[in-house]
Amino acid sequence: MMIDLRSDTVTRPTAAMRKAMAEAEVGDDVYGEDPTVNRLEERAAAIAGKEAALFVPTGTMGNTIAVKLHTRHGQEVICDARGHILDYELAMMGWFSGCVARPIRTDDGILRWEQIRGEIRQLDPHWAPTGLIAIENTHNMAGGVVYPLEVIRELAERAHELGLKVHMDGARVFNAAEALGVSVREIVAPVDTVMFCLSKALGAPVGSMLAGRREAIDQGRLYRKRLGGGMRQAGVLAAAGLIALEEHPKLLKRDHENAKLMAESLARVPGIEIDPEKVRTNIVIFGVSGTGLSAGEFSRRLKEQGVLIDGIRGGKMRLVTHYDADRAACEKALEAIEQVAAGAMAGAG
Ligand code: TLP
Repeated sequence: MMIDLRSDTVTRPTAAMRKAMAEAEVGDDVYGEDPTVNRLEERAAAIAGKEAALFVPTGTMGNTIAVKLHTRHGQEVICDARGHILDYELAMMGWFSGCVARPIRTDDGILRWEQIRGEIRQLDPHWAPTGLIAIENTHNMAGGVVYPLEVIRELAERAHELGLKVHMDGARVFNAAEALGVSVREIVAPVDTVMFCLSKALGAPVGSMLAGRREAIDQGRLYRKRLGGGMRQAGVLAAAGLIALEEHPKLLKRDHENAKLMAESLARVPGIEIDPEKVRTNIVIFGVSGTGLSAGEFSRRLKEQGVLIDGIRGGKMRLVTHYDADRAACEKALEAIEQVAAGAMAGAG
């Protein structure tokens, strides 16, 4: 069987999830009558420490609704230049909300108030006003980087003083909580809305949550319907989501240990570039150009050895650990990477 480290989205539902899905009590969620979805939304709101939460099919839909809630057409959304919301969501902030991104370049994916303040704009004859600040925690393409709590607090406090809202793309905020040893609630307390995914590191087959003030979430429910996300007996999905939410945060420690192990071992492989110090969650980004291979070719050779890891922009590769790849699988993947690197270097030499 292939060892699939392309993403933590590839996990398959556990036996407990499948059982819960089969037995789920359901109703029509568009009428608000699916008891399992309602339970999931209540639990998600409680865990996030927000008034209400909305079950959405994808993280992209959750982010899209959040941008719509906080902005008006013709505004700017401040985000990091490598943010998922900008790079991987098919320009939804333009398509659905009529906004453009105001990307800010960062080394580590972390937007600090110092950088943001100079980019905030008021409406004037040339400028579109800032409508929203969007941050990503953990930051995917920066390598699963975790926002320091004080950075979030300062940013939100200053933004709120100016009447601006802050949305957190917390697709992997449970990984941030695990890495910091604090609750998700504490991390997201300063922000207005948070989206987090049940279907990434937490391992549910489908689904994400958007949490915030009740009024915003009620409005978000209408946007979800507009986007085609009004699901009916969605309790079968929510049942798996509840297990992801209640049981799986405790599995993340192991994913992080596996990622750390891989990062430290990769640092010793000739031709591979990585700073293992920076790996704190389940995402490991490394360069392969020192082997003389492109990321695409490296990926192809790994596949021949039964390991799936994709290239990302900038000639780098990204692997993501998750519960369907245990320590033994990670060690096998490491061996395959070592072999591909060594083979390429020998060929070049
Ligand atoms: N990320 C996926 C790909 O789209 C890159 C992955 O494999 O990591 N925010 C963040 C930070 C994400 O990483 C993702 C998915 C999303 C939002 C979107 O979630 P979905 O795929 O459910 O729309």
